[in-house]
Amino acid sequence: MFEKVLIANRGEVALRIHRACREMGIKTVAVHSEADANAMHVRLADEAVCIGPARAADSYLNKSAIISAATITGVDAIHPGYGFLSEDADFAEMVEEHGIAFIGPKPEQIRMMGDKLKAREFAKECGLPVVEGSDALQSIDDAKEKAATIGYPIIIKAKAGGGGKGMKIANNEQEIATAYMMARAEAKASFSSDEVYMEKYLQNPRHIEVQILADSYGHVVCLGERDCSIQRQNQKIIEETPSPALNEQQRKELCELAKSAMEKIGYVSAGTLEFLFENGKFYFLEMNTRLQVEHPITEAVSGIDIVREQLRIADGAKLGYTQDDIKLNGCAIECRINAEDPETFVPNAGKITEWHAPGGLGVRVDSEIYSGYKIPPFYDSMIAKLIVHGRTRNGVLMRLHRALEEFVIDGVKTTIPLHQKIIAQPEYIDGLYDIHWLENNIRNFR
Ligand code: MV4
Repeated sequence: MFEKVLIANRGEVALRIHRACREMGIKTVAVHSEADANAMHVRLADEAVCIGPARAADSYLNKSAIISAATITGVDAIHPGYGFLSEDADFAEMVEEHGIAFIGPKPEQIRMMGDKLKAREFAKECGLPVVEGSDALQSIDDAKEKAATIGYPIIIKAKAGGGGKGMKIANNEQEIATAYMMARAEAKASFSSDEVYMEKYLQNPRHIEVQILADSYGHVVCLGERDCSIQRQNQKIIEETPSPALNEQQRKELCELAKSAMEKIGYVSAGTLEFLFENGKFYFLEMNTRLQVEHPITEAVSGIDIVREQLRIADGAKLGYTQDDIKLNGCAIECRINAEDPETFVPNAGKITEWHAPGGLGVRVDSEIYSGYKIPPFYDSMIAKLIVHGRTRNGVLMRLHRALEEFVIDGVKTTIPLHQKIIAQPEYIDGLYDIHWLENNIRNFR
């Protein structure tokens, strides 16, 4: 097994990876910006290296600084976490060229899934259902012609996109020119490529994603799905597994589709296939080739430590079980707790004066926060994840209610009051929500 791993990230995920390493007897190297010298992941790691100024572009995204830190400290592997360099194929390649293992899929797999059009092509070849759509668009007239064939409404997306940036909807031919030009401009600004394509726009889908694990010997297992439809401006707020919208047969169909697609490309490591689900049908959207923020709800119901498995797989180990051995138990829900005003969502960095995390049966809190910690203003505002597990969805909702009530965070505003409101809504309690439900109803919450 690896003796020493460098964690190329910050925040709760850096701590999450550190914990998996320690439990496996692996030494850890933290990297941090000048703003993060007092962070918990830096304190707990065996060694720490400052890799640059606060701005992420100068530190957590600084590939050569991270590779230098890895070389100097003599690590065997680098775990990229999520965000930052986790889906940068060039970085993964660079790591391997230095004789260091990249804890994640092969660079060419990251590269293919980063190209949303190629990912669609691959999906079609593997028999995954996709929304009706087009190739790269050549002009406004080309876009009009293709939209006429597909039928309105349509959505224009960036080829290098993801995460909702650069997406524009057109409801009729008159709206095409603006949607096409704006999508191209946003794509150019965000991804430095202005290539765009078109899909039929699904109006009220749910966002359901599938967690898979694959080793280097062609073994793939599916660890069930997560429903991530509770979101706002493309930021997930609450995720749950299993999806209240699926029956056993649909779940099995989705799992088998995802599993066979991953077998076909010889995928390696943990990965997530994203689907839209509408009127009983699934449509493949894109694949994330990294560990995801919401992985703990899958860990709760599967009993599998996903980060531990990523480390084992990167070290050339085989999955020690088959699909038949996977039993998904009960239900789990995650609330993302952000240091933000719960009404306006304006980030609220500052000093945590009081911190008491909830506990008890079925309650997990993943966070880097400690009492007296000063949240730097330079990064994502998520400061904790509350993950609650239980046998039934109703039981989990009761448990979540009491866990949110127990949470004490003073010094900064947090989104805890928002979570309390969401889980009290009848539609949420009944599992009746789609990707637009939160944004359409939030103003009526009390
Ligand atoms: C769509 C869609 C409707 N129809 N594609 C948003 C993020 C990116 N991964 C894809 N997204 C969407 N693609 C078609 N053909 C609606 C969305 C979408 C969305 C998807 C998942 C979760 C939240 C979302 C919020 C707005 C739009």
